[in-house]
Amino acid sequence: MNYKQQVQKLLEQHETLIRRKNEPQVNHNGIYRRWKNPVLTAAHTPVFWRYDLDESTNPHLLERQGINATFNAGAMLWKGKYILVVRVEGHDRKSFFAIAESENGVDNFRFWDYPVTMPETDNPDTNVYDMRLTAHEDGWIYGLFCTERKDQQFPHDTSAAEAQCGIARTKDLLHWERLPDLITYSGQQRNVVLHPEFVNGAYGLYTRPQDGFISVGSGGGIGWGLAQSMEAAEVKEEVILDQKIYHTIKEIKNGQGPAPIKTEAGWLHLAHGVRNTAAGLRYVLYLLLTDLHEPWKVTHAPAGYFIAPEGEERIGDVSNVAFSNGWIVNDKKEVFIYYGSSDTRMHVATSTIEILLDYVRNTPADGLRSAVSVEQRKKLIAKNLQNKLNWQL
Ligand code: M1P
Repeated sequence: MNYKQQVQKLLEQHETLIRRKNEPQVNHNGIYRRWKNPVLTAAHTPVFWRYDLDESTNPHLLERQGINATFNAGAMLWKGKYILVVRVEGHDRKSFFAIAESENGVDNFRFWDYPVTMPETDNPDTNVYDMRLTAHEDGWIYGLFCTERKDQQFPHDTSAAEAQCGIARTKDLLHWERLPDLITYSGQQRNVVLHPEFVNGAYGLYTRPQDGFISVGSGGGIGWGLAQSMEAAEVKEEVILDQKIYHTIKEIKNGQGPAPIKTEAGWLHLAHGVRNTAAGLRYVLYLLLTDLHEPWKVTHAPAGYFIAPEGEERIGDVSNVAFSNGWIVNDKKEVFIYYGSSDTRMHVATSTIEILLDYVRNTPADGLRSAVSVEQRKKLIAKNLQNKLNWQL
C-alpha cells in the first residue's frame, strides 16, 4: 500500500466508526435505556488530531500525538444539535475540552475541527476537566470546570495537587472568555455547577468543599452557596444540601453532576456517589429532587444508585467508575443522560422527564439499616402477593 492508500485506510476506518448506528439495549429496568455502543471513544477523535499526514515529515505514518481517552462530557442542545463538551485526554495525561455534535444524540458524534482554546488566568492551569455547561438566564453559556495545579504547599511531593473551580463563558461555544476562578473558603473545590436561574438576585452554585485533592476529608457533600457576580465569583458561605453518609453509595464522597433540570415537581439533579471497596473506589450515579423555589432543599432522595458501571463500563483507566456531568432534555421531554465510564469513554442512556420523576418520587429513601431495607421489601412483596391474580403466569 502506498502512503496515500494507508492514509485513506485510516480515514475510512475512522469514518466507519463515526457512522456506526447505535441501538438501545433490549433489557432495561423501565427507568432508562442504555445504548449499546459508547457514543465516544479515543478512536472517535479525528485522524488529523493524531497523525501528521504529510509523507515528507511522517514517512512511516506514525501516530504522533495519541489520544488516551474521551470522557466526562458537559452537554447541551445547541441549534438543534446534541453537543458534548468532552474531556479529551492525550497520551501526555493532559486533558482539554473539545466539542462533538450529533443530530440524534445517540450516535454519529463528530468532533469539531479544533479543540476549545481555553484562555488561562494569571495562574496557569496544569490540567482542566469535567466541564458543566449552564445556559444561564443572564444570557451567557457558562462552563465551570476543575482546574488542577501543583499544590505549592508541598513542593517536594510530585503528586500533591490542588483542585479549584475554573469559570469561562461563551455565546457561541467557539470563543470562550475566561473569568477568575471561584473563591470559596473551603480548601479545595471540584464538581462545582452553576444553577441556571438567579436565586434572590444572585448566582446559585452547587459546590463540593474538600480538604484534599482526592479525599474530601472532613468536608464533602454537595454544597450550595450564592455569588453576587460571575465576573469575580465568590461564595462566602456554603450549606450542605446532600451530605455523604455512612454505608450508602456516597459514603466517601459525592458531587453534583450536570446543572439540574427544572420540572413541575422541582429541580431534578443527577449526582455521583463514591464508596470504598477492597478493590478501590466505586463511582455510581444517583438522582435527587429539590424544591422549585429553594433548590438547596432536598424533597426526594431515592435510595441507592440509578446507574452503576456495567460490563465494559467497569474497566478503564480508573475502573469501576460511572460519572456524569452532562444531560440533555429535548422538546419531547426525552432525557439523554451522558456518562463517562471508568475515565475512558462516553455512553448514553435515555429516559423521559415523566419516568425520572416517577422514579425519584416513588423509590423508597435509604433506611440506613438492613432491617429497614427488609421492611421496605416486605411491603412490596405483600402488596404484590395480594394482587397475585393480576400478574401471575
Ligand atoms: O476518577 C474518578 C473521578 O474522580 C474525580 O471525581 P471526584 O472529585 O468526585 O472524586 C474526577 O477527577 C472525575 O473526573 C473522575 O472521573
